[in-house]
Amino acid sequence: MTHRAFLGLGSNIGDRVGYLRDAVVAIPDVVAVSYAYETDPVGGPEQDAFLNLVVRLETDLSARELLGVCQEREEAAARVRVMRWGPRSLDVDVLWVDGETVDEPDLIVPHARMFERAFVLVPLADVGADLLPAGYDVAAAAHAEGVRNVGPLESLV
Ligand code: X6L
Ligand code: MG
Ligand code: MG
Repeated sequence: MTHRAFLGLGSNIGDRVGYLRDAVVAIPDVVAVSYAYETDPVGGPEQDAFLNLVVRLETDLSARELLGVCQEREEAAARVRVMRWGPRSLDVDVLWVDGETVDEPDLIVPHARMFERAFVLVPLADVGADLLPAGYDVAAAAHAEGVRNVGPLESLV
């Protein structure tokens, strides 16, 4: 049997749409893609706005195997690590894997900190609303944290 998993994607350098599109088509077992959101940057240095989205998978892959998928996609986007929380061509994070928790130095699932951020939770509402914290007000959080729906990824130029 396959299980459900969610990955969060973000980009804030260069051809953001291109990096996200290339990643979404290359990630295996994707069954749903959220709208794309332009989001105010959180943490790190002053930097440009992100495009963020969340994909849902139906997969046999473990959280550890999904981390490998994330790292492959970041490498394919020629991600260069300059500074912690700095700008990046592509960031892909394992957010959640049904039935699995991991707490290791290089991989924590569920991705606890990310689950507090509107740039994750607002797109997650599109493809995995049952994972939202009880009573989470998507519209209020989007407004408060600067998360703007810019439509389906395939509609962006
Ligand atoms: C205090 C201290 C407050 C640290 C916030 C939050 C740091 C999130 C890093 C923080 C803090 C992060 C994205 C981003 C980053 C993204 C948007 C991170 C890692 N990634 N902002 N900032 N989208 N909008 O994907 O998540 S850096
Ligand atoms: Mg991230
Ligand atoms: Mg990351």
